[in-house]
Amino acid sequence: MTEVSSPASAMAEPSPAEQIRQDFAPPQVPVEAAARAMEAFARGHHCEGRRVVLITSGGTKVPLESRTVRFLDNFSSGRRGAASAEYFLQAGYAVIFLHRQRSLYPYSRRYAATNWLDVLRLQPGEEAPRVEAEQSRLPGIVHILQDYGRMKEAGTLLPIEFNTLSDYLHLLRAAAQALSPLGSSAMFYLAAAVSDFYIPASEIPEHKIQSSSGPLQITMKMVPKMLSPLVKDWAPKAFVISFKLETDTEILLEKAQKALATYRHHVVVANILDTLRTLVVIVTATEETKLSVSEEEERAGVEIEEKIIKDLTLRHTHFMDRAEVN
Ligand code: 9Z3
Repeated sequence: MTEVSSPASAMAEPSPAEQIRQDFAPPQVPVEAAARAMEAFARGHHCEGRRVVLITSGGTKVPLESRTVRFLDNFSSGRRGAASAEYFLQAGYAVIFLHRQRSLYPYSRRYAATNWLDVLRLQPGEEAPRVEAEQSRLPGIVHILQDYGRMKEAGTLLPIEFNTLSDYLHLLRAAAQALSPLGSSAMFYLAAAVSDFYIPASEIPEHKIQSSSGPLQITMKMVPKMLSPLVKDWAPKAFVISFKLETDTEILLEKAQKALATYRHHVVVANILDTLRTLVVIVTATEETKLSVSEEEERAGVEIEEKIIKDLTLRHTHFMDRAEVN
């Protein structure tokens, strides 16, 4: 029997880039300007012999109405990305920090819960009162200011902000294109918790959803997996690391391996929600390496990101060496 395919099934699936163009509201951030800044930053640091890493960090906001009152969000604070940025900078990388607006930021992250009005004091001055900080309320501030000052002087951190899922998808593509010319010396460290679901622009209600209409039922589409075009088309020579978060330990490593097999990138950093600050598994196609922070290390201020970045920068070196030989 001959199968006759319907016009719908005969239609080719849109590419992720096409799907973003068709289905998402335009980004609310200046993508063109960010693309130019990322290109110049990547080119400049590459010329100076630095490796460049793109870190994505924080959650995404998915609007439920186009004049948005409500949205879908997730728990990500951006701590992983912000802490990782500091350790990459320490390791000599130039960092593009693609992060959610108002999520944690390198260096200042340590004081995010600080009420500055309790830290700053007015002191009598000759003409007008002066502002002084109570240093004991800012643990580690001297080192942090020194590191921050060195980074500012070297110009090694480029912060780029996103808010909505649409912003993130457009900026990730622009970042991939900016880093592509760097070949194997570019790294992607995709730690952002990106929504898997969205409402297409053609189906999203314009106005605030009315509670008088009764219980809310929404159907959301799957967000296109950007890893696929990133690895295949946008930056095919770069070293690519994704993150996998689960709440069920049983399925974590299997899902990490599945992601590697599907997208053919290089590393998955696997973590479980309950232990994400103290335990991760670095998963590659051939090995699984556990990295952990003991209670004692935790008390001494050791962060798991320091170990993750030490491990990954070494893998990146091997990756670049192999790329050179091939
Ligand atoms: C992560 O797994 C990150 O480690 C966290 C960090 C988001 C858990 P925080 O920002 O948390 O420090 O509060 N990121 C990726 C999570 C994710 O959604 N991954 C997708 C998946 O698991 C694949 S890209 O399916």
